[in-house]
Amino acid sequence: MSKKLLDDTSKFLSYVLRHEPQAIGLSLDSEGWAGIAELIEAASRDGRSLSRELLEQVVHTNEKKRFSFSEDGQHIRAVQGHSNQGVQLQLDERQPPAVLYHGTATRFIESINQKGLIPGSRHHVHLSEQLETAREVGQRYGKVVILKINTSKMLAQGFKFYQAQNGVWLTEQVPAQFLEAI
Ligand code: HQG
Repeated sequence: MSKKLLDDTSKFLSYVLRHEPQAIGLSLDSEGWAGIAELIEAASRDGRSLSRELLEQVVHTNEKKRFSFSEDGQHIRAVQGHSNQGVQLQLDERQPPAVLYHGTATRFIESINQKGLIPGSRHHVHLSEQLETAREVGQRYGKVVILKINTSKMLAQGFKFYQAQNGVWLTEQVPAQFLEAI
């Protein structure tokens, strides 16, 4: 299986499992799950040939572990990054390390200083334990700025944190007072 096929399929799955399942007539449950048989059929009506084997390859080789299978092996979902309104993952609250990082671009800083970090179209603000990961995420949008988040202070003030299955930390918002550019 070529890397290109795996990358293309990962992009397609991100689109339908996080954002627009209705674009191919697919429905997700509130936990974001799609039936694998339904997904393969909906993709096929859309002119895309998927197979269980291809989905397994994508799930297992994906460098960011973006997708997972249900325990019964009949369903697939994106583990984070959703914007779809019908999906609301039941995530367990978890205590994060004292510091987390968020990578963004210089052009967003003025607005971030005013409004703090807000989720945009996604359901959460995404934070990482590794500075390097934050750098990679921020670089997608331009000249990178890395923000350090004082999670201890946030916890003390009642903010909640969740961790997706792939290790990405999630929270509803980060007011500017908890942010420091490094
Ligand atoms: C910025 C990738 C202006 C925020 C990554 C970011 C991640 C503001 C952008 C995941 C703002 C949103 C998510 C404010 C936040 N004013 N801009 N007040 N608050 N922003 O893509 O965190 O490859 O929705 O800094 O690895 O960049 O898709 O979020 O630049 O984990 O699996 O608004 O996406 O994963 O952009 O990335 P995004 P993100 P995948």
